[in-house]
Amino acid sequence: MAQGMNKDIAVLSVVEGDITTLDVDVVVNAANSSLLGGGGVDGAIHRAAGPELVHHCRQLGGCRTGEAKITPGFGLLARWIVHTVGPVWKGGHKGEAELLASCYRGSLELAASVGARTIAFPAISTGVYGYPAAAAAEIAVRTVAGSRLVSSIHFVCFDASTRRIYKALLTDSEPA
Ligand code: AR6
Repeated sequence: MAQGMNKDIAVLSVVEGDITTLDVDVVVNAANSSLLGGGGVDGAIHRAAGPELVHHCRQLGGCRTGEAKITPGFGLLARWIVHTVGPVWKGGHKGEAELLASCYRGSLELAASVGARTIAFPAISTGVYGYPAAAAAEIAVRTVAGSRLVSSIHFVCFDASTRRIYKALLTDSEPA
């Protein structure tokens, strides 16, 4: 078995709330390509992690859309932060779906590379970047379902409508 692989398929769950408060090994940040902070979940993570985070991020040289980089969690309960840059929604014909899937895949791989077992994802690209929430959630669930790279994957929803979308998808994907 490859290093970082668990025997069991990861359990998927939905959480409504603020991702910065979660006690998980890895919190995923929906960053921009500068990795130097911004609004939305990115702003919340930088505020909660503290100024050491941006100091550390300055050394990373940014990040391309669809890719991910890892830092310590600093002031977060989480030990690590994976910063990934989702695509800006441009109507759906500019490779957005593949880039979004790549964010989820790359984040899980980075988490596994540091031995993390639990990871929390926000709804990447669905805020400022304008990706339709239902289509984005479908990609998120489809991309990570069946993974053995970690043991537990939380989808953190900031509002009830996003939570309902994920709940419906996870109920559908449960084995009969
Ligand atoms: N916890 C969990 N989810 C949150 C939180 C939070 N504390 N705050 C917001 N969300 P967005 P994007 C949800 O805009 O679309 C930044 O400026 C939010 O409701 O944070 O990928 C970056 O620097 C939405 O469902 O990220 C980039 O410039 C989801 O997180 C740009 O925004 C994503 O919304 C990235 O845009």
